[in-house]
Parts: sequence; structure tokens; C-alpha cells
Amino acid sequence: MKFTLTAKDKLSKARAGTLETDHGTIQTPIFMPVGTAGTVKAVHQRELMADIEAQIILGNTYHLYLRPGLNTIEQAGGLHKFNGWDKPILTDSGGYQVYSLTDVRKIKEEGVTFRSHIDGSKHLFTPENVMDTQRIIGADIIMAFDECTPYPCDYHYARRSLDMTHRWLKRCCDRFDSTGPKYGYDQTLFPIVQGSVYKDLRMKSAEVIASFEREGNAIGGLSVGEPAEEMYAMTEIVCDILPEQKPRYLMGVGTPINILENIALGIDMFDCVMPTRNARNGMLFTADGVMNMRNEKWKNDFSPIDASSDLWVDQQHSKAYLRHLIASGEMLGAQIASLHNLHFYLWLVNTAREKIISGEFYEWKKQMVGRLGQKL
Ligand code: PRF
Repeated sequence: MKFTLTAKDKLSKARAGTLETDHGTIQTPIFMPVGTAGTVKAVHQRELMADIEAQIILGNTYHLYLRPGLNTIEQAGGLHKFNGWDKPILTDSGGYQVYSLTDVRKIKEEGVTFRSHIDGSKHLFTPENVMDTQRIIGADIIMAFDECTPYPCDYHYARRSLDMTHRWLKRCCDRFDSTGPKYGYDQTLFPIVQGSVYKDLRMKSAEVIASFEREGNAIGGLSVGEPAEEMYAMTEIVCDILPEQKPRYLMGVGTPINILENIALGIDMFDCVMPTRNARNGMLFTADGVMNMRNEKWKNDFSPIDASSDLWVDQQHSKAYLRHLIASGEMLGAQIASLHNLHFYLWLVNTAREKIISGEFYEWKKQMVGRLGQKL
């Protein structure tokens, strides 16, 4: 993997770059649609490529390990072959899903014991077996096994958890470095900074993570319920310590405004379920704020879903039609809304990139944050 910085904004810490993987080049800053179970929910791979122009998608170790299981993915020749997506894939380690999706769990030095949310069966994730699992899934970028602390989190718990996440990271690296890729293309491991909302813990974690000298670094444990200002403060502290020449990935963030503010602080990569999950509930993101498509006020509005968009469905279909589909629980409603939201998120990060390169990012961001904060 190779990361090259293309441009740096003068009035903020925003950067534009390129990240080269064996499955293609990613232009940063980038948003990665979430494809938890090997599918970006309600969006076909052909639409991801042609309509949304997604450059990389995410998969989840936790879900793929439980279903379809490693045997099937390995026999298919890896996740790219299995799901027919031959561009880059990043997998999260399960270091978040086991905490957010399973309630029966034990966190010990060895790893985490949990029960499947599907059939209640018992499993153990360790730093070692999670590396092996992600080798088999075959993602281009794989994530370290961490503990994402909840919010709020007591200082002493956050410190103890952080120390364990760092010890787990050493075990992740040892295992990852002593095994090779399974399918002939390169894989790389990103470590994850934790430390809750405590400045000293975040600084310490960023220093430890940087000292591992991996090809990219991630920030976890944010966007878990803390006020946005606290999230930005932590991102800023951490970005000042993480090496400039390597990509920085902020996990699970966020709203369009969160994305712009974090780009301004030096983040290069994002993922979030919000555009797809909210789409399925009838919420559309636009440059002028969010629209709730369940609202009566769209009932007889026959104007295009988004007149400013060049996405086919945004021009082809009216707000009234989409409202009808969503209100009736029609599958096509979820499909159109998901396409729209992902297209908007990709437009947002692509435009941020263009503005960083042209030197207009700071002004544009200020103006966009104002527009995005409106209610339609
Ligand atoms: N750790 C991992 N995945 C994550 C997070 C984390 O802290 C977050 C936090 N927003 C989202 N996804 N492994």
C-alpha cells in the first residue's frame, strides 16, 4: 500500500491524497460505504460502481465470521470474489460489533467471549484469531482488535482498557506479520487509537500507535454519544501526534457536518452506517439539510428528489413518489433513498477534496456547514 499527499489546505489541517492498494487507488478524503455482511444494504455492486462511484467498501469480521462463515469465504477465494466487488475492501475487526451487538460477553486479557446475535452460540475473539479471520476474508485493509469504550466512561476504566488495547495491538502485529496474504494481493493492518474523551490518554495512545509504524492509523472510541465538540477536540489532539505521511481513518463517523469538521482536522477516511440506515427509515441527506420523506408535506411534491444532483434516481423520481414508496414500506424506497444518501456522501468528500486542491476548502467548509445545518 502506498499513500501520497497531493495537497494540504493552508487555513486548516485538511489534506488530499491518494492511497494505492492492489485492488485500485483511493482518492482521499474518502467515505467508505458500510457493507457489513458483504453487501451495502439495498445497493447493488453495479450501482456502487456506476452511480455512487464508491472507491472502497467496508465489511465486518463479526458478521462474516458468523455468516456465511470462513469456510465459504475461503472456498470462494476471498470476499472480493464472493461478493463480486473487485475494488478495495476494509474490514473492521469486530472490536466494536461484539460490544454493540452482543450482550452476553466477557472481556479478558485473552480476548472477548460473546454469544452470536443470530443463534446464541458461544465464540471467542482474540487478537490472533481476528487477524487470521481477516486474512481469510481477504480485505485490503484490516483493523486491529481493540476495545471501544462506551460513553461516558470512567477514567480508570478507560486507562485500563487502553493499556489492554495496546497489548492486544502487539499481539495483532505479531500474528499479522508472521502470516502472509492468502490470495496473492497485499493486505495491511491499521492500529486503532482509543482513550475515551481524556486528553492525556488520547495523547499516550496516539504515541503508542504511531510507534508501531504501520502503513495507516485509525481513531476509534468516538461518535459513541459524546458531544461533537469533544469528538473534534480528541481528533485534533490525536492528528497532531499521528504521522503526517500516513492515512488517518476516523471510525464510524458521522453526519455530513462531522465529516467536514474532521476533514479540517486532518482525517482522510470515514465510514458510517448513517447514510444507509437512515435511508431505510426515510431520511435523506442533502446539501441544504435533511428531509424526512415520511412527512406529509412531500405528498404532492412532484419536483425531483434532488434537483441539484446528477444521480439518475434523483432526477428521474419525484419527492412524492419516494414518499409513497417509503410510506408503503416498498423495497424500492429503501433502494432509492440509500443510493441518494451514499451518492451525497461521496459528493461531499469528493468536493472537499477538490476544494483542498484548489485552495478554497476553508471558505467552502464554513459555508457548507451552515447550509447542512438547515432543516427542510
Ligand atoms: N473500534 C472498532 N471499530 C469501530 C469503532 C471502534 O472504536 C468505532 C467507534 N466509533 C466504530 N467502529 N474496531
